[in-house]
Amino acid sequence: MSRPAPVRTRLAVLATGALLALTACSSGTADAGGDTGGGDDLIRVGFSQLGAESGWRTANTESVKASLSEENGFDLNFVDAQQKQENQIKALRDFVAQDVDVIAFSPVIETGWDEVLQEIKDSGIPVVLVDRTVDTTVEDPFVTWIGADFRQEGTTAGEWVAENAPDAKIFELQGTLGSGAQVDREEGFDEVVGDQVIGKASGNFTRAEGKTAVEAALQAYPETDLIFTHNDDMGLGAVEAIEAAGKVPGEDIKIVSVDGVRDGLQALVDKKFNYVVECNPVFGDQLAELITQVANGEDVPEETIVVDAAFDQTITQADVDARAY
Ligand code: GYE
Repeated sequence: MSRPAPVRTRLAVLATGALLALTACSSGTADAGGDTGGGDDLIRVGFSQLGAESGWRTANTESVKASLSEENGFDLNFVDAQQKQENQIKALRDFVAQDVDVIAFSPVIETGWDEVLQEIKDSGIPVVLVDRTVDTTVEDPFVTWIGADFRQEGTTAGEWVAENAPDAKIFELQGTLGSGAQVDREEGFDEVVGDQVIGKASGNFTRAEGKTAVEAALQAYPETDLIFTHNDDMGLGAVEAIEAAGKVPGEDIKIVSVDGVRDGLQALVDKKFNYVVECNPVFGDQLAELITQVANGEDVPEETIVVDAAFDQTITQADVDARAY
């Protein structure tokens, strides 16, 4: 696996607490009065979402759109990059040309943003980084970041394995290579039980690619008896591949996952998944609050860590049915 370049802006790594971490403050520089057309007092936000690859992403998009609504005071330009960095870079340049008040984006991978981040910085438009992290040589490339502690998620998954399957032979189903969510979950997990990992491959965070990767893994590593998947969707693809190979997911091959979307938790109730570390995608309201403060030039925390839980097979059908996403 390639590791990111030396100069890093990896806030997730710095995060220690699981609750909202309020650290040093910095302030936005938006000229909220610079509206050209549209609603007068609305905050003009350009949001580049990285894609629609997973249940997590769909829930996150819904939450962002619901919170950054016109009735809440926002004029939102939401652009889906379909998991392509070049699409994101184009969207970010468009937002600069539109002279929006605030740019928010969720970077598909960590590297490759230097040029466009410098352009945004030169424009004076403040950036709010959402969900994943960046690795850039640009100084102070964003005002604030909101997302989960991916490294801790990997560690929590690893601790469950160390406790419940200390002899397991693990295949690790990685997310999009070079994304903050992949790099940090892997680091956290491997630090605890990396010596049990016998093979790795990426399923790009999608169900279809997760299934393909596990089909190949069952051939390459037939002794696999536990899969650590970086998200639920790939884990559900793994279930299909395992069943097609005549094995029983959750028994012959245990599955430890991250996210906790409803389909993932249903797989826990159905005993096909064994453990799920939550990654909560519903933080639109917190994001809206941050963007408002940034647009008004108010101080904001440098980072906001979204709270995560974890679930095992004691979860009930009622818990799953009550899940909002
Ligand atoms: O876990 C996965 C999605 O960046 C936290 O991206 C996010 C991850 C999430 O595709 O399902």
